[in-house]
Amino acid sequence: MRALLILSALLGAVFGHEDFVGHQVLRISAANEAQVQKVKELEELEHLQLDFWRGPAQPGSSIDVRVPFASVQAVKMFLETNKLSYNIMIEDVQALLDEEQEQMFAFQTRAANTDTFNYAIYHNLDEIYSFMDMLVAENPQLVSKIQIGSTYEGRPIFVLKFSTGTQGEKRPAIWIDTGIHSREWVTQASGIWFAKKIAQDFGQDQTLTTILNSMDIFLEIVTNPDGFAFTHSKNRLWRKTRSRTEGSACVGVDPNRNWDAAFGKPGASNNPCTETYHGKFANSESEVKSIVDFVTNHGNIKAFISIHSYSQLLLYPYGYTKDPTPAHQELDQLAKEAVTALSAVYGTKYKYGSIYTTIYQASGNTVDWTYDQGIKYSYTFELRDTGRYGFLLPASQIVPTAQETWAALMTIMAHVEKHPY
Ligand code: O2S
Ligand code: ZN
Repeated sequence: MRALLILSALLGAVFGHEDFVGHQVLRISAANEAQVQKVKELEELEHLQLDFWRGPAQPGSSIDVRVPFASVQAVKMFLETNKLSYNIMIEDVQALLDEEQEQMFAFQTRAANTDTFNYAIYHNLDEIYSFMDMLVAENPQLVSKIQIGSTYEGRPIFVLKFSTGTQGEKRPAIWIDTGIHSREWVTQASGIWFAKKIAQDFGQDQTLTTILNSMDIFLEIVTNPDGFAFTHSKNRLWRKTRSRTEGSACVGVDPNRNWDAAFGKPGASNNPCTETYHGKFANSESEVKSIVDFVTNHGNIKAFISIHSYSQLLLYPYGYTKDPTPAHQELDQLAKEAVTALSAVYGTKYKYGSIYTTIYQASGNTVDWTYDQGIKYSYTFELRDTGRYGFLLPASQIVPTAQETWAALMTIMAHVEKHPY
């Protein structure tokens, strides 16, 4: 183990991995609007290089922020001076990253098929793409792979199609995407598990079989391939795409602020150096435009579920306004049923509600656009955990997370199948 650690540190140094030694994740509680404003002031101080993992949001909800080693003292001083209480969620980010690397190397073997594939560890892009090919090869009658576009850096963007229909037929369909934010690793890992689960349960599980007898499922496991490759090669905590912006040294656009729904309105940033930069124009990101074109050309998508982490939430539109959608009651009731099914698996607690009222205002987000396109069952998940590990969820939680999430997804899909519109 020690030798492995030294090896990974060495490899990291050779290949120029960003290091997070001494970085801390602090949870700040802002009790009132004035305190939220203070945290927003902190956010403006660009030299501190803060990375907000969660928030700033409404008063009462907590804010998680990764603070680089060099800024830790200054930030703690700021918080104390302004009477903002905080606690340390992660003492040393690099320590968690080292553990994660160790796990990946220790258990990594190239699987020959999807039965021997290790669902309980994190995988890189090559491994996930080869997993998809194996699944298609093993289930040619059910699973196919569609390339919907290419990324900024030229990588193919793939979607798995699960269908019992005939070629060219456009059955009512359910869309699921994971990993649009590349650092949310438990989501891509869960996507892999969902893919295998669908292939395995078809013809075995009554509910899933009924769904697939009349509907198709589209699953995009790596929705931000450039970002994902970057989280493996250079910076584990990369969230955005990797596109370049003219006139800025900062890279990437937030692909969950780039959609054509209240684009550029409050709840997104026009500063390319922030994590919520909306981009130059709606659909500027090829990763977003590819889905927009696919959804538009398909024309018969009935549910659209976009999966993020972390916070344990099931959210529905809107994010750009506090106004409820016409479907509010039904979406809320179904969310309640879905989180109940989820909790029944391992007791994991979820909250649910509209994006705006539950976390924060977010304009240009995925599901606001899909909802406004007429896809009534538009949902966003935030998977485990509630912040102990945040984006660095231990691999031992991948399978349990996927299993419980699947219970919620099945609840939603079964409802969609029973309520055609
Ligand atoms: O900030 C984000 O993009 C959130 C979801 C939004 C709909 C608010 C993700 S990271 C969970
Ligand atoms: Zn996200």
